[in-house]
Amino acid sequence: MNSLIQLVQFLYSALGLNLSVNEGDVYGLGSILALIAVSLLQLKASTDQKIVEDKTESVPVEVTAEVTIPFSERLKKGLSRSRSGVWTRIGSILSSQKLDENTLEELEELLYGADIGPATANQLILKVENEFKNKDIDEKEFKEFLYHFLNSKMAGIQSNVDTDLYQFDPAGKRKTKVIMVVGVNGAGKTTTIGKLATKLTQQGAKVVVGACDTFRAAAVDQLQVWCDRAGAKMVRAAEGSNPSGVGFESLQMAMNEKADYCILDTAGRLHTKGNLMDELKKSKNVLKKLDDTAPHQTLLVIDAITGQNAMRQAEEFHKTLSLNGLILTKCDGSSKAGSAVAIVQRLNIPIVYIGVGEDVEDLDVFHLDQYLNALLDSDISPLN
Ligand SMILES: Nc1nc2c(ncn2[C@@H]2O[C@H](COP(=O)(O)OP(=O)(O)OP(=O)(O)O)[C@@H](O)[C@H]2O)c(=O)[nH]1
Ligand SMILES: [Mg+2]
Repeated sequence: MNSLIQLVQFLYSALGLNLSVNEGDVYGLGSILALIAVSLLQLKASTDQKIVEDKTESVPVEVTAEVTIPFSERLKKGLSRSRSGVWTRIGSILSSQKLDENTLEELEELLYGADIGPATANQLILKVENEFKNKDIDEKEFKEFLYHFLNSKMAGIQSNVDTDLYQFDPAGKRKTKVIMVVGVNGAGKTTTIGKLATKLTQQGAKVVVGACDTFRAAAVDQLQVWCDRAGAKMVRAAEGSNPSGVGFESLQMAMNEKADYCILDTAGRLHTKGNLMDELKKSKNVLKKLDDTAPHQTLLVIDAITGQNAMRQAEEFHKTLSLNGLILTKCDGSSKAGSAVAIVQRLNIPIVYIGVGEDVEDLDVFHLDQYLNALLDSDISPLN
């Protein structure tokens, strides 16, 4: 305590004050000093916080430019499983050996696994046998052969695709085009319609979407999200309403509003359920009361993962509805993308769109050369 009194005395004299110091002065001065210290600490803390806040504000916002991967790349990536599972092996089957009985057998096995269908596989094997048996042929040559073979099987049919389905011409005003989308449960109908509506509105088309899947409210909500995003109008009815009625109403609204497209989403159903297939037929026919040429396109969505069963589905839907085209989805998750080749040939209807993922950009028009090159990992032109 004595030394503290001496310290205070020293401070007083430094300030020119000639005062006697007692114990109370030490406590008083101590409190004042403590108060000053606390205030200084608080001031420092608030300055530090401000610096932190200021720092946060001054961090430049990183603007990441949206990178649009070209569809050819997406397709190549999406088909990588099909490619590595089957097609690369088929392509390289001759790279190290002559085509003898054993390699032919190996090829046959791989082709059956690729789901191109037994008829096409047999034709291909016969052709390979005739042209290449016991000959030297390199991988590049063999891929070219495969490309041209598959191309010849599909190109004629693919040329029948109605280009109005994906190219909207604002100058060429015409009546509402009706697209009805059907398929088994979970094939990708609603998602594809969402993507398609987006693509069409982006081109300036007016689109009305009919939510004819009245079985599940969630399905309608899912479609609503897509339509809101796409800027398309959606017609919805109470859960459990008659799907044909919703289709009719949707077309009526589309016609009243002079919409360019009316796309109808339908509930998924098994191709083996006769009553549900009949209901689809009814939904299709009822549209003719408004436009006897509607629907202009009835498209079947096929999940590429389905493999051989896809053929059965396609046959049944075609029998009931006279399909105009196919949409092949989920090619990103499948090693069975070859089934497309078989279905196109058997039913004589083209693939219109192909999907390789869940983004809007993952759906595009089906181009045969792009598909075959992605499948074979080649860069072959149909003309050479
Ligand atoms: N990976 C992948 N997933 C897809 C693709 N297309 C659709 N899907 C997904 O498949 C699932 C089913 O898609 P939906 O569009 O609901 O199928 P749906 O045919 O309308 O189904 P239902 O109405 O129940 O018959 C969803 O999770 C989609 O995101 C695709 O090309 N690739
Ligand atoms: Mg759906």
